[in-house]
Amino acid sequence: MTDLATTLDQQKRIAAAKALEEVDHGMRLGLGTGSTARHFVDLLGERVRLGLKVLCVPTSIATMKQAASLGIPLTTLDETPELDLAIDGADELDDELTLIKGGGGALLREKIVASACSRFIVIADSSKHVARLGRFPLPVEVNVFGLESTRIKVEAVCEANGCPGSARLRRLADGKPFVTDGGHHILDCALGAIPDAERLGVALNGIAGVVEHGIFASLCDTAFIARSDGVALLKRNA
Ligand code: A5P
Repeated sequence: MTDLATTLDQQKRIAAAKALEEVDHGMRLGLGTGSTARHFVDLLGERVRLGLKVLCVPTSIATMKQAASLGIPLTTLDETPELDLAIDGADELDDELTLIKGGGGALLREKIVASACSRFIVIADSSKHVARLGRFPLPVEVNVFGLESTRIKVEAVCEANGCPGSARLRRLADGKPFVTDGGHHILDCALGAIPDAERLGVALNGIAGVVEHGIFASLCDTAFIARSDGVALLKRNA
């Protein structure tokens, strides 16, 4: 018999509910993207319906549409450049709360929003917590212009940083390249293990065609990781 409380989707919702406890009346929030963040937005919508006042910046068109459909008040970083708290999912996180993000292709806006917040909380199911980052292919958002030239440089930089692997253009089911909300492409870098994620991130940012990468270092301060036996709290530099 399946223990429904331990399915990964249940864990995502449990982590989202835990993060909702951190939201106070009047807060300016960043809303993440992906299946875990979707649970959070859903639960936040219920609270807004009951009278909670918040003002939110979504990190993708998908999240914007979901939040708008739930009546959650929305703003932009141009109108509200500083936020109190962002809540988002992750594809992987380690004990230092360094993250890999971008599996859903929203990494650029997610990183801009996370950087504009006083606090950044990650919510995740137990499968996302890893001893070492890199099993999940690292998403790198690149400009459409000069794609192949940039792709070769991305592979070279990964190799020079101790994690050789292929950088493959993300494609949709119909074979067309995936296009981000910002109009860019994504290279998914199959690296296996990343010895020093922060150093790799700095090196990737030095490539002209790279718009942003999915390594989030020193941005997340708290993670709620739902497991079959409860929610684990991780703090950076704890
Ligand atoms: C979106 O671009 C991503 O960064 C997501 O936050 C990440 O992929 C986690 O997604 P899930 O919650 O769907 O696993």
